[in-house]
Amino acid sequence: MNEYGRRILEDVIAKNRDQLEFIQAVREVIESLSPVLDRNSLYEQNAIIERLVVPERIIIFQVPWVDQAGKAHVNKGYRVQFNSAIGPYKGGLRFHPSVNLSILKFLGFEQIFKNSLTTLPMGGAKGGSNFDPKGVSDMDVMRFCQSFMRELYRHVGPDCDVPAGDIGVGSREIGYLFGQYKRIVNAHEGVLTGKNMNWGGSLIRPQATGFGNVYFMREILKTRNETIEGKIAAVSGSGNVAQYTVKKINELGGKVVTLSDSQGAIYDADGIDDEKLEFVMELKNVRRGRIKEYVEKFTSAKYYPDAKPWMLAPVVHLALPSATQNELDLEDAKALTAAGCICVSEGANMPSTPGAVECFTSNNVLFGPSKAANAGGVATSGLEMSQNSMRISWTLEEVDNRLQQIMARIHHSCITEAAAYGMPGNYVAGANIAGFKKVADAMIDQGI
Ligand code: NDP
Ligand code: 2IT
Repeated sequence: MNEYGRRILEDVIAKNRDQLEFIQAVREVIESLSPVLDRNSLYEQNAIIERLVVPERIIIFQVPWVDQAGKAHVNKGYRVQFNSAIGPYKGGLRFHPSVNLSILKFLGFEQIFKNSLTTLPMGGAKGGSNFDPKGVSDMDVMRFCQSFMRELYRHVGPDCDVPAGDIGVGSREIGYLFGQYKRIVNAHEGVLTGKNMNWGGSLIRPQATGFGNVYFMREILKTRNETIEGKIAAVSGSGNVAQYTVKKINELGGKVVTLSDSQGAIYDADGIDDEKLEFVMELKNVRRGRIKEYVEKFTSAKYYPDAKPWMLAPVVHLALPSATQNELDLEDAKALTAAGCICVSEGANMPSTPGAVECFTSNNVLFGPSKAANAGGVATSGLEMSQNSMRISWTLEEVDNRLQQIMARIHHSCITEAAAYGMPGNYVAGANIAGFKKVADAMIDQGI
């Protein structure tokens, strides 16, 4: 490893000992950048890596709220504003009981490079809360969101920081957050993305992460003259990203046989067709139920409590992890490889452990890392910001065409940079190098 990179990595490890997810994300990026740092001493001279691994600003705040029954609660709120070299801070908000600073720093760090890859002008950020929306009424979610924004409003804005959704934050939460921001600031402006269509949202934003990941996988498969048609796919999660992943795979003639949630996984050998997907969408988005209900409706499918999807199907050609970080480990990767998997493309952020990634690459399984593969979501958020600034709305075809072009361009950047540094076909290195260069060069241009 490059000596400068190694020194900074050791420093990050020493200063963030308990932040395992953050260290995991930083290690991967610094390892990939080794040949870039070897060739260009300007990055060390300008202390670029030291500056990239420390957020420009972290805001941590109390979120007190009172529920319907009059009981008082307090949660922790965060916004990690990581890097603003190429545009306003941009990245999602996650509401989940597991949320802590390590997870938000890893997500914010990844977001810097992901946003750079989209070619749109967006810096990197992430935020959220340890609030658990499961089993909480709509009105209590509203009360929580209002309290969260009561503090966050002073740190965000359309030219400063534009949050969006992530786990536990969908159109319902974005609506409540926006309503509170507008009330306090007295401005109807593009402070959040993922808004509903009739008050400033963009067509295709709800679909964009899942669709974008399948578009990215289509590009990867092309390099081996393969297509999605006729392939069997394992998908994890059953939320926003998973749902639209299934939708697009169905459209392209593939068959998805698994889904999951935090309590278990289902295997449906007949495939989750559009009609079954409609049921999943109603179950998850409206009734906010559990995926195990799928097998009560479709009795030929099987439910596996506490299981992940990776070992359930005897044959899997494609894997698209779409739930959460580190949900696919070495054992899962071995099982997928043995089941005939030829391509993995990550809809979730950092879902594969380093051991799993190593297993895929050493077995010649094509591997699309999250910061490239799931960039379609934030890219379409960038398109929503443009439409808000221009006060116009593009058609569905216009946004979808732009999304497809962006995913193809990201694929091209990964391939080109990986080849230029002697690692052909290594999408992990390609994505990290392409994302890094634009941000690092902007930081040098702007001085210290
Ligand atoms: P949702 O909240 O809509 O869905 C999350 C899904 O993942 C649910 O099925 C949830 O199960 C499951 N899940 C959450 N935590 C865990 C866990 N610890 N173990 C197992 N399953 C879990 O979120 P999204 O679909 O939006 O996000 C999914 C992933 O995609 C995340 O990694 C996110 O960072 C990433 N992503 C999202 C983007 C977006 O635009 N939304 C953009 C780019 C990446 P349950 O229902 O039980 O909670
Ligand atoms: O991880 C991600 O890229 C997101 N959750 C979407 C961020 C955004 O600003 O649309």
